[in-house]
Amino acid sequence: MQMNLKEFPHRRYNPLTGEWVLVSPHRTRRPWQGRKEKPQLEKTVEYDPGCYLCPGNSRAGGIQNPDYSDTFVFINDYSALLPESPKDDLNREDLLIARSERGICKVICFSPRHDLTLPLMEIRDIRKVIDVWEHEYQVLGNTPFIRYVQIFENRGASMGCSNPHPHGQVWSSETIPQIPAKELEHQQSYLEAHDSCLLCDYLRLELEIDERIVIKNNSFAVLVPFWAVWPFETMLLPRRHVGSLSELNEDEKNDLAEIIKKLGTRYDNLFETHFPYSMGLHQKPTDKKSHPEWHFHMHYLPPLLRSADVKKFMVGYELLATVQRDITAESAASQLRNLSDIHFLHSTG
Ligand code: H2U
Ligand code: ZN
Repeated sequence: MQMNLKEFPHRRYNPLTGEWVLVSPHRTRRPWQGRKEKPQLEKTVEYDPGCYLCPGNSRAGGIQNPDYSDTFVFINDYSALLPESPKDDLNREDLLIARSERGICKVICFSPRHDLTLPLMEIRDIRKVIDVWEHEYQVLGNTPFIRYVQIFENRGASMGCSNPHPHGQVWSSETIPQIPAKELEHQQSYLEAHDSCLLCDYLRLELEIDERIVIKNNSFAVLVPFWAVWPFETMLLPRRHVGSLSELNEDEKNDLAEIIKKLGTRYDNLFETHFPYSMGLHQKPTDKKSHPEWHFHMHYLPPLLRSADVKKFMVGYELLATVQRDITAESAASQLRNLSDIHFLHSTG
């Protein structure tokens, strides 16, 4: 018998992390009296003399940015991890445990233009960002003590992003952090049990069912995972089994740029705003092991729930028990699928 996933509370399993999410589809019928009007978008300028990321401007400590014309990478002036931390650890009665952690953190400016965002950039310029991501993954990943490279973007003030200038970050570390470590463990055990890749099999199944797919091109697909936590969370996956950007060919890299633009455009169109999110690349660890289990993917984790100013809060039960969502992954996917690929700021309607 088919389980009724549309009406009754249930739990869904995330095979990548081994965690569960509580889904309460019946709650979407509850009355809502929140604000619904569209917030005014702030006017932005191509160059902001007060921005620490614009070309030629000064950053913390008085360092001056070059007059860059595409992308620009620099060591984070307030790096969360440092390459020179002394090796040390603490264990007091198995209760007070600490370990030193080394790493390198960088900031990546996607464009010299202060007013652009990834979805508003040209595909060929997004492609340049992908090349920088690949380069940083290679360079940091080849640093002897770096075992994992996390590339990400925080977008929007509600995600704690300090500056609208289009930029992302890379934090690379001596150990594999908790979330990729869980994904590693689950991809490894799936490969052992099934003799095939977890995400290759998952993508095949989703393409077959075709209920949670948002967009696809020759090389990639975007879907709302069955186990999504955030209302409009998506995962972007290469159709081919690759562990990192470095294994993509030219056509695939261009297809990645195209689908990043399309996904970002649909997100912005959903509530006609610069859709806030945290997104990041999950590439195979750089711990000098081969990692046949690892399937490269990107996660988009956006907080908005029903309008440009109503976001989902992770509070109460979710902080204390388990994460929960109301609108189903299927309904979020169908909303995103039905949006236009023309950005609302560019449409003439
Ligand atoms: P967000 O992506 O969260 O906005 O962070 C921007 C980063 O830029 C942040 O990590 C760094 C901060 O440490 N930064 C500099 O490296 N130099 C500066 O002059 C200001 C901010
Ligand atoms: Zn700027």
